[in-house]
Order: sequence, then C-alpha cells, then structure tokens
Amino acid sequence: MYMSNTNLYSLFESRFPSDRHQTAFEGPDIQPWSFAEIISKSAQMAHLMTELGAKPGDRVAVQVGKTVEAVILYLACLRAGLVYLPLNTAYKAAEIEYFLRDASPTLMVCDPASLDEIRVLARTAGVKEVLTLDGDGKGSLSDRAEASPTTFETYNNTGEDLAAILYTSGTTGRSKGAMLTHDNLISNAKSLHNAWHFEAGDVLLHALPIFHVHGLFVALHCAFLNGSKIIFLTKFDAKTVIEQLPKATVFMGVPTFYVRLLADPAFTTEACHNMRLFTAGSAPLLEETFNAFSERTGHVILERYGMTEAGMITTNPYEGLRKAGTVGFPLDNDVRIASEGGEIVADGEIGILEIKGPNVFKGYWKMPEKTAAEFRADGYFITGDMCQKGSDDYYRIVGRSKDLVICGGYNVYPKEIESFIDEMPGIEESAVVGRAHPDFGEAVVAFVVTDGTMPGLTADDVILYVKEKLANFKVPKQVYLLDQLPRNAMGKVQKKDLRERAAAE
Ligand code: MLC
Ligand code: AMP
Repeated sequence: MYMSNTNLYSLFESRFPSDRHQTAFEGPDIQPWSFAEIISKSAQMAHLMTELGAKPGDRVAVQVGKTVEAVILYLACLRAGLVYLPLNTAYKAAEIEYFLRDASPTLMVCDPASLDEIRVLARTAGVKEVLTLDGDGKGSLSDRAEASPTTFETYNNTGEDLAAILYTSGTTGRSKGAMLTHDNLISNAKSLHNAWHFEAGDVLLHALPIFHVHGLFVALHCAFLNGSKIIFLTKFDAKTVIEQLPKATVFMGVPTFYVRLLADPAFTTEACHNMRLFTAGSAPLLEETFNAFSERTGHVILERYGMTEAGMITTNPYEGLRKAGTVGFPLDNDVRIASEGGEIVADGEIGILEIKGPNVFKGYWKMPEKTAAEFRADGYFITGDMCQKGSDDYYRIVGRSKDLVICGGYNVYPKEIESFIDEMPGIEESAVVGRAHPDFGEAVVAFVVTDGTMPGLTADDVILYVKEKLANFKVPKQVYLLDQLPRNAMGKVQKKDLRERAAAE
C-alpha cells in the first residue's frame, strides 16, 4: 500500500512495529491496546466522522477526558484529513461557546455529562453533530464507530494542510486559534525524536493532559515515531508515576510534576533505575528543582522550550551538559534575538526571541491582521519571550514581553481575567498579575477596585464569580481590594508595583 508521509498519521503507521500485536498502550486504569487495535479503531472512527458529513479541512472540536479512545480520535481526524481542535477539560460554557463560534467545527465530541449544555452551544454555532466519549472511553462515538469497517484509506493531503488548531489566549484577551499543518508537526516530531535519541525498547510514561502541545504532540509523537509502548496515566498523580517508573524509560513533565515527585520520599534513585530520560518544559524549571532532582535520582533533567505556535524551539543537549536555568540550543529552526522594534541585539544582550522554520505555524485562524502583527516582514515569528544567549551559547528564557502568567504549565492571560472581573456588578476595574507559587510555579492574583454600588462586596465574592464562569486554573488564588490601582503619569497601571506588593503579602 502506498504511504504518503505528508499525512502525519501515515508517518506514524509506517513507524509502528511490524508485529502489530505488540502493545501500544497500557496502564493501571486501562485495558491494554495493541497497535493493530489502534489502527482498526482509528479507521472506524474516521469512517464514522466521514459518514456524518465531515470533509477534509473541516474542524472537529473535542472536549473529553484523557482516554486511549481520545488519542484514537485524534489519529482518526488525521486519517480523514479533519482538523483536530482539542479543548481543555477545565473550560466552561462561555469559553467553549467562543471556540465553537470562532472555529465553526462540523463535529464536536464531548463528555456525556456536558452533552445537554454543549448541544445548545453547538446548535447556535452550526455544529452538525455532537458525539460523546466518557472517561472510560464509552459513549456514542465509540458505540457508533463499532459498526464501521476496520480499514480506512488515509487521506492523501499535502503537508501544508491543517492537522490541528490549538487555541492560545492572547494579550488582548481574545483567544487565537494557531493553525498547525501536517508538515509543522512532522518536522518537529522528527527533530525531537532525533535530538532525544529515542531508541528501540523505549517506553514512555505519559502523565500529561492531551489537549495541549506538550502531552498531545511532544510526548505522543515521539512515542509513535519510535513505535514505542506508552504507559498511559489518565492524570498526573505522583504516587502512580513512582509506581510505574520502573517499567518506563522516558518521562516528560511540567515543572510542577517534578516538584510533586520530589515531595514524595518514595521517589528515589531505585524508582528511576530503568529510566533513560526526564524532560521538562512549558514553564521555567527552577534551579533548585533541577539540583534537587539530580541529587535525589542521579538523573539530570533535560529542559526544553517551546510554544503552541511552533512546537519545540530549543532543547538542552542529550549528550553534553544540560544546564540549569537554560533551554539549551535551537532545534531545527532559525532563531534570533531582537528588540521590540526588530533590531537584532548584540550577543549577550536580552531581547525577544524570534524564530523561523518548518515547525512555525501557518497563522491564526481567521485573524490575518493578528498573524501579520506577530511576524516580521522576513518571515520570523515574534515569540514574546525575553531571551539571552550566554557566552556559553546556551539560550536562557529570562522573562516575557507578553503579559502572561503560567501556572502549573497552563497559560493565563491577565487581560482575559481582568475583562471578565471588570464586568462584575460593583467592580470599577481590576489588574491581574502572577506571584511565585511553590507548587504551580506562578499563581494568579487579582487587585480589584470597587465602584461603591455593591457595599459589602468581598474578595471571596470576586473569586466565586470567576470560578463560576472560567476554567479553574484561571481563578485568582487571592484577590485584594484596593481604593485605586497604582498608575504612572501616563495613566498606565503599574503592574510591577502590584507584583512586588503581591510578593510581599
Ligand atoms: C489545577 N489547579 C490549578 C492548576 N491545576 N491552579 C493553577 N494552575 C494549575 N495548573 C487547581 C484547581 O483549580 C483546583 O483548585 C485544584 O488546583 C485541584 O485541581 P486538580 O485538577 O485536582 O489539580 P491537579 O490534578 O493536581 O492538577 C495539577 C497539574 C495540572 C499540575 C497536574 O495542572 C497539569 O496537568 N498541568 C499540566 C499542564 C500542561 O500540560 N501544560 C502544557 C501546555 S503546552 P480548586 O480551588 O478548584 O480546588 C505548552 C508548550 C510547551 O506550554 O512548551 O510545552
Ligand atoms: P503555550 O502558549 O501554552 O504553548 O505556552 C508557551 C509559553 O510557555 C512560551 O511562550 C514560554 O513563555 C513558556 N515556556 C515554555 N517552555 C518554557 C521553558 N522551558 N522555560 C520558560 N518558559 C517556557
């Protein structure tokens, strides 16, 4: 059979072990799956979605728990040429409504528990059909796919065709759909597989959520390209990770995972004896975590840096020194460090990292102006991350020019929370900043000025208001009521003062 490597799924299938009965997925909470089952089940789901009227290029929005069936749904979308649109399970109705209206998907798959609510949103957004998939992999998607043929001719797309749209919040408060092509994902997967020396016999221990770049692309793609078995955990839990580690060789995590593993005395050199590689990213790994990890386990965490729009951009070396506080060297993309105005800064100076390469996305969905504003005329994408290249040639992410807080690996854009709080009755205005947090790295904190129309309004009222409508990780861990926000002579809110104040509290 002809295999087109411009379809990401075809590339994966070409790398699956020739003995298709080998195990692809296993785990303490799931039944084992063979590669043969992954291939046939993804064929069935691809047939079902096609029969329901989804055509190549159509979007499939997915908000479901972490199951192997959800991974298969992703593969089925690739096979049918559909554009996979994963959504964080923490998102609430108001957030989902925006994504559905913006992306106008043909199909949506959700948890049966939210079916009634999603149906209403889907109808107004013109979604043709809503299917369900629960935390055990059951639901109308699985049931209906059962009746479909177990073989499917994978769509022969071009590498420029979209494989996925991942929404990332913006500094203006409106989420933007980053359009990722098959070629974007293929090039980055190959770069990582190569850079991290994946080898025969590797087993990936997977504990990340599968609706973001890290768990969905970085982790799964490396394992698929290697034809590796995946020990699939439905969520991160330090105890379960420690129990499963002896069967694995590779583990990927956000810094919070490593902080939590180190907090457990059962996390020892012995528990890690079979391991080859630990990688970290999505947020800065503190030097103290990096050092404590090597002292405890004898392993040196490999920190890498990336983002939704480009996948992985830099990585510490597999062979050679992995340095704390650095993100290593560029992968297969060109990078440069420039001022806000676009002038390349001198070596050693801090500037904003700009990147260009096959991994860089095609643009923001239906937002040509925003896309244009974030690219230079010569095609470099402006990451918004402040970066410095040391005299040792290692790259260091030293801050962000974008107003962004990263909590436990999830991005929170203050503007979105501020706009939401500002609409609360009794609120005049608000300002949201990040504060150091021992578990999540950073925590969201809000400063709020009331307008006097709701006497007795408390900080807890504000927290409850946000909790009701926005994803839980966006809810401020603390709210302070102020008489006024600190402003400079130009009237601009002084977030630096607020950050200092939050840190001192
Ligand atoms: C949970 N909570 C958080 C939070 N996660 N608060 C802030 N930030 C977070 N990340 C809060 C909940 O609101 C809740 O509060 C309480 O913690 C318990 O919720 P939980 O769901 O039980 O938490 P837990 O399962 O412990 O989740 C923590 C976590 C999870 C670290 C395991 O957040 C996680 O899996 N993070 C990984 C994120 C990730 O994959 N990022 C990659 C993005 S890709 P309350 O008050 O309601 O009780 C990317 C590109 C790149 O960035 O470079 O990789
Ligand atoms: P996201 O939009 O969720 O893909 O988040 C991407 C952002 O996470 C980047 O722009 C960085 O700000 C941050 N990030 C990812 N990896 C690292 C890292 N290793 N160190 C510091 N920041 C990181």
